[in-house]
Amino acid sequence: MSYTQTETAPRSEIRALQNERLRETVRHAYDNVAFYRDELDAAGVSPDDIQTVDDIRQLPFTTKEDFRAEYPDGLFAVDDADVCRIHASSGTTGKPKIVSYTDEDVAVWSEVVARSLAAAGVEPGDTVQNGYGYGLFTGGLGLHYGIEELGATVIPIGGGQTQRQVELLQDLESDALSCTPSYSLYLAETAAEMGIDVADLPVSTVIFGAEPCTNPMREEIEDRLGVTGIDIYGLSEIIGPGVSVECHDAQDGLHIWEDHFYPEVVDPTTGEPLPEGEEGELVLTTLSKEALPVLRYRTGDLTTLTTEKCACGRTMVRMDNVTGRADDLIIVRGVNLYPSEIEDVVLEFDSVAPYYRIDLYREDNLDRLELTIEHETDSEADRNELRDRILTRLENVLSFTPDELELVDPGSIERTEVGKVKRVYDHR
Ligand code: DLL
Repeated sequence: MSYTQTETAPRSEIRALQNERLRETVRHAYDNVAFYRDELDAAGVSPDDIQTVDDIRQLPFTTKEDFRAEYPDGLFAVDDADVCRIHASSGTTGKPKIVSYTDEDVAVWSEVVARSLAAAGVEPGDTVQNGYGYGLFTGGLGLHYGIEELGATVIPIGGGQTQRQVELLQDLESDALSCTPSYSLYLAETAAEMGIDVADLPVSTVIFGAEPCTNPMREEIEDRLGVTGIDIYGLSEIIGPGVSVECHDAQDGLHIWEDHFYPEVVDPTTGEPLPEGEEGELVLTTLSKEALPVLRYRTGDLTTLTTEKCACGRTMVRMDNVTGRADDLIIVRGVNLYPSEIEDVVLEFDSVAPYYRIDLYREDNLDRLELTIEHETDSEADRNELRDRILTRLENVLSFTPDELELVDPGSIERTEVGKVKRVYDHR
């Protein structure tokens, strides 16, 4: 069931709303943010030139570097007194990106997360254990407000305290769990150590996001936890979680809440817009944000878009699940690889645990890639045989062989209890 009527509106109606909101957003950004005024002036574009979403290509892109250069509040479009909330993105390098919200922005955010939960099959009256980190990260509070907006009960446990999470999941009989995909597996593993099988608990849905999750990884989550896995996507710069979500009915791509976020897919190298169905970098424009309007933001996330009808009846465009970012690309000895491609191959093997890491080195001007994977048995003979099979499969599928492939005991690879999992370590 959809949460708002807009979700199933005819596309012409959605388009009309987008046109109107885009005009307002560009005007608001131009009038209130010096950065946008300078950028548009430099590009020779006046806000009046932007009448419909077809004109959006005239606007310059906004990038992560722009957020950093304007740190902390150079992109804010309202007075400090009108800002009711600040969050920040979990930047791994340099300054974090600071983002802000007005009361109305928080209301919109709560609504898009409530829609996302409804699409995920969560109903008013259900209980949701929220395992996303609270604080500057948008995951915790973003989900929290959405769960309340929907009329469900929130258990605001946040990240970490995994044994406690397992106990609460059992004792409070939550219907759904929201957390990163890697954490859901860690939770299942911890539960098993406590003698509890999460598959036996009432929890029937995991709403996972904030990290890439390939299809084999999703299958692991669904099998191990006995749940339906629903992918939720978002980023701080645009609002936080709730930009898009899979629907429970089809689980076939993530519906973008297009009345608030206008999507484009562009060639990551040239920035040229790509036709529907072609993979490229997702670019998002906010259509209703007050405190922080963002024009044509280069997300770095790779995906495709489709407007094909969805079985759930929602008419909003769908994006493919994001399994990689343009800047995740690993180039080793001339071969271009995404970590997700390695994950796809590795998780085909049943006796492999869903934990791996990729280490990159440079020795004598040559790149080296070492792959470490957890193996569920400790028989050396089995390991040798499995190692050969994985190497052959990697070579056949990716035309690539790691310099070293190590199979290690279960539990050897570090688990992430709080925050986002890190699987690639570039020592070059
Ligand atoms: O991760 C917001 C979020 C919280 C989304 C909870 C979903 C659930 P940031 O910390 O700003 O915000 O990181 C945003 O994380 O550009 C993607 O690269 C990645 N990401 C987010 N959701 C997904 C997803 C939050 N479902 C960055 N699949 C984004 C793959 C995702 N990657």
